[in-house]
Amino acid sequence: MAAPGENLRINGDRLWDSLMEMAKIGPGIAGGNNRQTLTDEDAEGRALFQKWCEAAGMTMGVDEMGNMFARREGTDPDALPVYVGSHLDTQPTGGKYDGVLGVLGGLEIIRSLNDLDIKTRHPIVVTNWTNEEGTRFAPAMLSSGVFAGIHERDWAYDRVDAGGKRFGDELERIGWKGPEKVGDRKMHAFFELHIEQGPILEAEGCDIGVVTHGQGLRWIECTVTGKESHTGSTPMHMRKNAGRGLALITELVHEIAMKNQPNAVGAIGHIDVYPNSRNIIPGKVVFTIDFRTPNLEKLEGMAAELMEKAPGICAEIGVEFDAEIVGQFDPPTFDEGCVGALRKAAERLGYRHMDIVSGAGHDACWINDVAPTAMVMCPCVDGLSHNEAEEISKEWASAGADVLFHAVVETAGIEA
Ligand code: HGY
Ligand code: MN
Ligand code: MN
Repeated sequence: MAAPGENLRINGDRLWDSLMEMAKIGPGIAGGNNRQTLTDEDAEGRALFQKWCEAAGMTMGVDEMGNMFARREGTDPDALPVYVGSHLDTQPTGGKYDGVLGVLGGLEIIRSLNDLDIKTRHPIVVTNWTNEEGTRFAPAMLSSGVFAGIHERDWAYDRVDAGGKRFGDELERIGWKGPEKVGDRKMHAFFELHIEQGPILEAEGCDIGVVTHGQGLRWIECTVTGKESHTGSTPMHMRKNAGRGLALITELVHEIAMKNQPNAVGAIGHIDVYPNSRNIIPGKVVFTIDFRTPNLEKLEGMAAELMEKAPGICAEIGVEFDAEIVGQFDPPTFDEGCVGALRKAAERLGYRHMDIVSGAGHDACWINDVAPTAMVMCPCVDGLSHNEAEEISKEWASAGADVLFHAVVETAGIEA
């Protein structure tokens, strides 16, 4: 008999149709999605996912962080389940595939197992992690972080969005605060399919990225305080311009990242200027620095250099600098056994593949702390993501889901 499930393939058309169906919920203004976590759109997407899972014969569990767990029984009910999934929440100007491909790719595995009437020994659980993006409520991967014991549940509940709304209140409001204690579930393994969100796979002509490691991340929220005053009548030498502090630190961030090449990045994506009036010198600017690199020593050095230099730069122009870490994780190394299952699957299926380090953060980075974990990636057009123009091909989606299918089923054990 050929290797377990040698010829297993998912139904690429059905996967693609589901992606397009989900993309109709929380549409963006330029063809992508704005389905931010704990919004009504998120609730609508969750309901559609639950409907599909139940139609596929699965039972849904939900924990206190709104993490969704759709379970397909195995022949051995005592065997720890193999988990597979990602996130349905999007950036405000997000694409249709970031996160969603991993959740619906997991659902497609179940649909295909049902079609083929294949039983597995271990149960399989398809997962939607709440608030992976961290854009409305920092930090990113918040709920997989609570699940992995990185964050306390009540600390997560107290996170607030730009409008002052609490995570815990919004989770209740949309009706997705579940009864299960977060983190109680034990996993045999966890697999995540995700688009690369970078240009490497496409440039190398590969369909599959086997993710061996990830970058570590430091999100440093900075507050520069100056003095609001009239942009017309305040002499230049008397100004305390918080906006200049932002400009100088933006340059410092870039300098530090460039000094740490190769494989280091830095930028400022979130900026709030107060009072943000055309004819008032900014009295305060709040912004978040995003530093990343696969090298922990470099990462710690980059953050330390920023914290050492920024106060002096600000003092020189008469403004104050304050900062706090609002998100962090160290560079993850994924489980060799799970990585091997993905690599073997890509080989067996004849897909061009390469090992790759994940540039973006993912729920797998935290779940890797509590269960054997690995990720498989497919390319995205021009490496573009966190942009409504994010695009992949149906073939890439199918290739990624096929590899995921083989690795998950092999790990769950096919029952003849
Ligand atoms: O920030 C990240 O890397 C992820 O997209 N949330
Ligand atoms: Mn993602
Ligand atoms: Mn993302």
